[in-house]
Amino acid sequence: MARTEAPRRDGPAAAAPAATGRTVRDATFDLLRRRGLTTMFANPGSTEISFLSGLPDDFHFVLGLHENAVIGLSSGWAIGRGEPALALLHTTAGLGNAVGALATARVNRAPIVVLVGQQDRRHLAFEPFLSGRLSGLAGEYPVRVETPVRAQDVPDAIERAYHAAVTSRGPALVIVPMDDWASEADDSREPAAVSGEVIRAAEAAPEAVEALAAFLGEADSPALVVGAGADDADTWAALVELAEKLVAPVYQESFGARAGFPQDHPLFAGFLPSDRPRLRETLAPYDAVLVVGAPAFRQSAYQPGPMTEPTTRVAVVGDDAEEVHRSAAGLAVLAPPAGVCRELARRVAAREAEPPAPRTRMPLTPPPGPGEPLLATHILAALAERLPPDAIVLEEAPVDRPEIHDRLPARQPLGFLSAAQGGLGFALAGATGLRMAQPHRPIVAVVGDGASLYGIQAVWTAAHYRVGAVWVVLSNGGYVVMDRLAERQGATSTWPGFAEIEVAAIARGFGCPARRISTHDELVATLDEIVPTLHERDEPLLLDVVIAPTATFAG
Ligand SMILES: Cc1ncc(C[n+]2csc(CCOP(=O)(O)OP(=O)(O)O)c2C)c(N)n1
Ligand SMILES: [Mg+2]
Repeated sequence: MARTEAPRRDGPAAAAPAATGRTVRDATFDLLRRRGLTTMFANPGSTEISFLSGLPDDFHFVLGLHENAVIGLSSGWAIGRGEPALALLHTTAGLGNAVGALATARVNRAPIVVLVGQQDRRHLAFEPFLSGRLSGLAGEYPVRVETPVRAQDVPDAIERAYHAAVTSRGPALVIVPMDDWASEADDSREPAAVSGEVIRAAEAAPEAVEALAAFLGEADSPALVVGAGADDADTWAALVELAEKLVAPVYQESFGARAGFPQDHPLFAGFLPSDRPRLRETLAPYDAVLVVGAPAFRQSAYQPGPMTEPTTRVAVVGDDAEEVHRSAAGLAVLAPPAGVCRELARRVAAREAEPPAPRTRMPLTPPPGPGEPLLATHILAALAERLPPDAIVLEEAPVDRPEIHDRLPARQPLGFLSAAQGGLGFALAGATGLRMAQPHRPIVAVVGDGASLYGIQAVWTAAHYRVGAVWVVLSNGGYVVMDRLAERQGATSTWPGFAEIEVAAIARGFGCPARRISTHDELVATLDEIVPTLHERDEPLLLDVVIAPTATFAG
């Protein structure tokens, strides 16, 4: 091109932003409002002050005292509302502290737009104090990491992160140098992001329904397996219809984040074992297993051998591409499960079969006599008698998880939630964010004493912002599941117990109401007092219940 050619209209000269006085920060607030992201969970530092100073009145700032809490709160808020949350983290140390929680958010499929502060662009090359090597810090856990090339690209990057968080359901990061906020916005260029609605196709393709109907049509003894990806009212309803038509038992994936089927339904067959031999044995009676909203199959401890017998065919339906792709399945449908299952329920022929025998439940243990210790089973039985059907039970109590599943079935969508990545420290913040999102839905988190200490700061947020979450801490004085797993290997625990820690005292130190309970009478009286307040309470409460460790781990 000749050097003398006049600049084109869209050439560099014409690209300079018009001097409107509007800043990147102003443009960002507009877009956050447009996307309903006006509640911000944050733990800020100096790299975020330029963004936060003089926050407009219509934004609600929620402080978490540790980044684990910030992302846990955001996750609970996102899951509770079914929409993205907005989080703000400080540069390296802030993002670094949040990585485990971001991994949990990813596996729990919680959409979160995470703004991460960075040093000033103009001297980043010198790696000044607080500059961060941020883009790879959270590894592969974010669904997207945006590093805007110019300050003016920040709002569009946030909008793309919003889309990514929704489409891929997970945390999407936007790294923003601190000087960007005061830079002049570029309102002259079209946005590099969809500014309107992104419509995601949800209906079932006829050929997908046809293939699955054929898969089930060839079966003599079908079974369903459901997982966290089926936890919504439409999918539950479709799965109930499908299971009833097929007279098929419905199993829940092991170690999933959420329940994919009403667990008080007569066809609910319980939780799949998390190792291959027991999984294979459980599924052996079935010649066709349709897995909905879960991978085939979610496992914990490795054991050799195949997951299923050769006589068991497996098909998967889900909208999480990675989960679907890694499934050990002969047929997979990548689509939102509700529409597929609804059509499938209409399409399959009703099967003539005897309903499966009701699953066996754990026997009740009588209340402790004089001098006998309180046990987790007493707490769970007492909760089971009292919790209303719409309660959300958030689980983070490893050794007692199997009994929590047994005694506290999910009876409504979102009736159960846990941190599916396996990292502890979600329950206190997660329950707080959930309750903020659903201020009238009863929320009880059942939390191990060890687990509570990975995220205890969240109780301050709940108390400060008057959030009515209730946590029941099972204070068995140690990492009991680890003790039990070590025993299985014929070993004794290398790690000490910590019975001297009083979680209630720590919570009170954070300004959060808390009670320590050590007798069955106190337990029953407290639950009789507290459970009726669960729908409407606006004060958190931590119940620190001293128990003897559960003797066996059934997981
Ligand atoms: C952040 C994090 N650190 C360590 C672990 C490993 N871990 C798994 S279970 C467990 C013990 C949990 O103790 P507690 O919450 O008291 O439950 P209990 O085993 O007593 O039921 C530990 C430390 C983990 N899962 N997450
Ligand atoms: Mg414990």
